[in-house]
Amino acid sequence: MAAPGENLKINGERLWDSIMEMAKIGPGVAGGNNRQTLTDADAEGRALFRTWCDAAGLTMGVDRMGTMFARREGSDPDALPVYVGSHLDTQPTGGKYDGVLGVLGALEVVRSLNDLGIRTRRPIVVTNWTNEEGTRFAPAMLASGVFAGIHDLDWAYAREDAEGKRFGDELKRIGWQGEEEVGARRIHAFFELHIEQGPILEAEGKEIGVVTHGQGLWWLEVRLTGKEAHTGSTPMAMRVNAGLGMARIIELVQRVAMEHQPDAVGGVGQANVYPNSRNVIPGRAVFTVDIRSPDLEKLTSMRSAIEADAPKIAAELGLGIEIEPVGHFDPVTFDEACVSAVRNAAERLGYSHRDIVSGAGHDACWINRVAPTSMVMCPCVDGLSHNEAEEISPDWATAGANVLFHAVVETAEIVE
Ligand code: HGY
Ligand code: MN
Ligand code: MN
Repeated sequence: MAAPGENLKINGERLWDSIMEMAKIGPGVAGGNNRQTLTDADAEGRALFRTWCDAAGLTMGVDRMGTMFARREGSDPDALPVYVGSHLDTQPTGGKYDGVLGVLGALEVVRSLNDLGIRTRRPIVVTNWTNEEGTRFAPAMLASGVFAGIHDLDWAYAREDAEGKRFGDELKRIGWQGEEEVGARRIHAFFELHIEQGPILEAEGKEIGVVTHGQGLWWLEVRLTGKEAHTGSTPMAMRVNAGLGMARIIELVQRVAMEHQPDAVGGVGQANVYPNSRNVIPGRAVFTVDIRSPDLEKLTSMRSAIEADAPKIAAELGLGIEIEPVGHFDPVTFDEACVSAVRNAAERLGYSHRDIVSGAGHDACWINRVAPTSMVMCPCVDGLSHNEAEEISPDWATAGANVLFHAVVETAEIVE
């Protein structure tokens, strides 16, 4: 397939302006974003994205998980399209670029094709996947997971947030429940541009990450049951302390992750104790263990170690324990041809680059199950993400979007 000339570039300024415009919606408290999935802020961000897609002459489709598909026609309407996108939902203390760079970078590919008057044989579909983060409704990558046939629609609709609100009800409430059957669309190839969310590219002075693999993940929800009692008058020997059990299991997760080095991580980011009163010993503790590794054996071994030892900790403290997997995907190997399209684009454009394994999960990890997929990464400052201080440079954004542009256009085949 004819590759686009190295002089073909996106409009980096327009991309940056769009990212800053989107960042005004669902602002955080420290310069980042809190635009959690299916909130009013998410609805506002979707509306802005739709306005931009309309202006770029794209035809919008929405499926029953609310995922947005904005299509640019190709010369061959029957050719399977090239899909390109990411997610607009953010963490509660999220950055301005996680997901957003990938959706707006994809839109910039189309805007640049329009400016340059380039037609491709294959249609191109810019995509915003619903609920990539999984922070309000677990698991992460929920809509792309339904699309790939991992989860079924009813199960996804029944997922509840901390206030007991159902995913399906909230999707309807914000007016983004589409008609399209989820997963009915056939994809020729999918590309996702994303910030690295780790320190490697910046530390090595590389502009582009050519993502060859993705880490596997387990999310295990642990529910401990003890006995509420007075923190002052209850002797230590009489306590059935769910908070203490949680602390010891968090230590266990840390130890297990360290025993599986290199290339394994483990921690607990979400934790609740009940009744969460200063002078009541917690009768209940509910928290999510997040363990990951690019090595399937290590991932499995970490899960077994935690599921074997956490109940022992609970028994020592007289606690009841339930452990429920609430999120999982095996390590991912991306498609060779798509990875080469990304690597060749970085070469052609003269960007420094290196192969990299994605530490974070992405919609691409699920779409890789149903279509040839790969990712482009750009560095982020200090490798920081899932933090309002997340930062990238306009040059990094432009380089990533240029590589995305070339990989997508080459795969979609220029016709004129
Ligand atoms: O959890 C993840 O890796 C992604 O950011 N949702
Ligand atoms: Mn993301
Ligand atoms: Mn994220």
